[in-house]
Amino acid sequence: MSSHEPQGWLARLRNGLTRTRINIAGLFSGGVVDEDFLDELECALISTDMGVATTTRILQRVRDDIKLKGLKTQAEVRAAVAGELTALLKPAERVLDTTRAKPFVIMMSGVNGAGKTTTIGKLAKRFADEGKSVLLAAGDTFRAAAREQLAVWGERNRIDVIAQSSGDPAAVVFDAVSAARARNIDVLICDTAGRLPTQTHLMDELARVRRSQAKAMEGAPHESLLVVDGTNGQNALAQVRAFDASAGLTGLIVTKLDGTAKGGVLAAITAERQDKPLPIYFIGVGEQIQDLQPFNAEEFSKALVGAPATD
Ligand SMILES: Nc1nc2c(ncn2[C@@H]2O[C@H](COP(=O)(O)OP(=O)(O)OP(=O)(O)O)[C@@H](O)[C@H]2O)c(=O)[nH]1
Ligand SMILES: [Mg+2]
Repeated sequence: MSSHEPQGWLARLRNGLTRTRINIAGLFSGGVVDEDFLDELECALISTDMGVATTTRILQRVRDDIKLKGLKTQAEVRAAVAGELTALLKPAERVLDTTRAKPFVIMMSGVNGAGKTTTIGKLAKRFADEGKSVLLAAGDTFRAAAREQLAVWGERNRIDVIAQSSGDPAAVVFDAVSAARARNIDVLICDTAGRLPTQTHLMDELARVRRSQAKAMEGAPHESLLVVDGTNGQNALAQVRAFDASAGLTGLIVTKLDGTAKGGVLAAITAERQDKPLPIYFIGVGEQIQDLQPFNAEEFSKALVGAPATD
């Protein structure tokens, strides 16, 4: 049971962000808060992949805090950084509500190996545990092995998978949405093949896959989620833009934050659409089925700067 408790996954997140944390946490050695210290803090924040603009913005606010609130110690500054980062990320912290439609259709996309299929398994399990009926669509028709991967997983977890031997992903998802309606399913999750933003024909195909869901059910897909590998750093920004253009994104799932990810890219992505950031519904912190957790801005920010989990 212990690995299901917050402590377990938080520890994995904190471990994963260690490289960043050592960078930042090492700064807060208890010395004075002077210009040198703030310069070093700036460099450390940039090195998390959050980008120069976001770093500048956060640092400006921390400087304001130092003046207005009279912060003196490095511990206070660390708490202020975590606070500003939390404020920046908070609008992206949203609950994925699957009760808005029935069936509630989720389309997943992302570059090769981002963690789409694994994440679909984790999500399906989560929804099934909540008592929802779940159906999966093997929309990755690129490789037979991909269909197999989902089918085996579905069998093991007693979740049906709609697959076709035909190579047309648009036909597969059309069938799956129709089947989900006929079977009165609560949540349908559609897998798609990994693709790179530079593969124009594959990016166009994604738009077609999206449209074919709408043909089978008005308003579908209800969520179009991009799965981003957290270790991709600033390249994630380009992925968000490209996949949004073809798949009309409504949210994100960031995986592999237990690995070598530096984490700051979540802030960069969120800051890009300051007025209305894409929700980050979940984060992946491991390969096990329970290693998918709702994104929590405060916990994440504290983990990133190595601040105590509770204060
Ligand atoms: N450490 C870690 N590994 C993960 C996480 N999410 C996925 N993986 C691993 O990443 C690898 C690729 O995962 P897949 O789910 O097959 O990725 P995909 O996006 O479906 O890949 P393609 O279909 O080939 O494009 C697998 O080895 C997963 O176990 C995570 O949060 N943490
Ligand atoms: Mg896959």
